[in-house]
Amino acid sequence: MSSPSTNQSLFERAQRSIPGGVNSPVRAFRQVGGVPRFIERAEGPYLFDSEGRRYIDYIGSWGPMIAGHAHPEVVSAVQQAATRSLSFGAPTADEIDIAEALRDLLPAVEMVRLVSSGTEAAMSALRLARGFTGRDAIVKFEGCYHGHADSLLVKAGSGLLTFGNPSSAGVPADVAAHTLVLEYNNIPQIEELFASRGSQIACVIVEPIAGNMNFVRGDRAWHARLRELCTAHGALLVWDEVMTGFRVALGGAQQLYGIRPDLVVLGKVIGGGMPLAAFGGRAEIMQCLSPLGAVYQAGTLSGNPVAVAAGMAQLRIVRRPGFYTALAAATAGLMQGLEQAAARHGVPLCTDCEGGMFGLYFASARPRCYADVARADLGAFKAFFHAMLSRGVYLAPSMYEAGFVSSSHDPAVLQATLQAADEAFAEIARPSA
Ligand code: HOZ
Repeated sequence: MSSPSTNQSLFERAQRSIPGGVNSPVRAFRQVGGVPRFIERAEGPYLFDSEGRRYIDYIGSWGPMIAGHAHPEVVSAVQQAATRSLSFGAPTADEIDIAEALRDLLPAVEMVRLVSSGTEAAMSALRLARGFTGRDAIVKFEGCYHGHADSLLVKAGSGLLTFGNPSSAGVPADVAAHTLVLEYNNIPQIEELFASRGSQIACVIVEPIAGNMNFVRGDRAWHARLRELCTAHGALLVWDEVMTGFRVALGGAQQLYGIRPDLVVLGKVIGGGMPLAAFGGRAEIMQCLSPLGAVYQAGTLSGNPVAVAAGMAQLRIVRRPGFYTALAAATAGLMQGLEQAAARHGVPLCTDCEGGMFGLYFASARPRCYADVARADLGAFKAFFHAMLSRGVYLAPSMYEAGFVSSSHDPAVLQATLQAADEAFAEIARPSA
């Protein structure tokens, strides 16, 4: 009889057939060390690993699981859709429903196209911006991550920061040369760039609240200036709301800031945990896409019926009255409790959050850009991460990732998290013998 699989044995086996044992780098636990948990199933706020251990989940599949895992309405929608076939490669009425829902809910979206991943959506939005403006240069911000298309893997966040190498090998210098990288929240820098090269810039792409260098809020004044400069110079403003869309508010960050980008990139929550993403925006720009216009973009699985069914079911849940008020209150209460627990044990910690998305910084002030995040105490983060994991709380295994709360994190779950945190802070504050 074969022995039961442990996380360790699965990790060893995985590394023989999958690079690093994982299908996405941050999952490998390299920044924090130790053995990744191999997940067998999840329900509500809980993950269960291959050894049968239960964890309170604050990753939520990196954002999508806003209603908790295996929500019965989402699961049932998927089951029903699956009986009608897994893919058609042809248009469906359900695609129109979700396109109309996205248009109704997001001020900047007049037309939208569905794709399968955030990377694909961001890459397509860039091509569209370049095709629409006839310009090549793009502007992004250090620490923002927009998926792994070549043009966007320059001083990017998420896994690239986690492994201390913010640009990827394999990106031709000629391609990277068109990507201009500036500091997040720095108004003089963007003003200077537009003054010198404004007529060459196709678009400025930005995470309105960055979630791939921990959680860093874009200043209102900076966002307003980006909008003004793009308009004045004929460049497009592209907001990457893959994380913030339907996460920080029903209308995303564009609702919170009251700013209308020209294009929006979406993913995560809109798929309910299935591979569904989208990009949308002003009709005049979207109509440049093939078959109407000259910008080509396509996909066999785009608008996949099972993914669309999951996404629609989850959107129905988040549209219910009070959903975001309760989610934001739960998240804010958790952050307050964590700061209080850290203070009780003399551990420098500050937090920030919006809707169901949060950041934890082992630092004395909230970060405003990548350099601030990088100055946080990595040793304290690692110690806290493991102290929480050993108490059954699963945080992102990198201090460059945001955290996520779902509507299934009820008061008892939040209280259990704070109890674990109290013990964890006591453990990491204890002077070593
Ligand atoms: N880069 C993703 C989060 N920022 C991680 C995705 C994953 O590992 O699933």
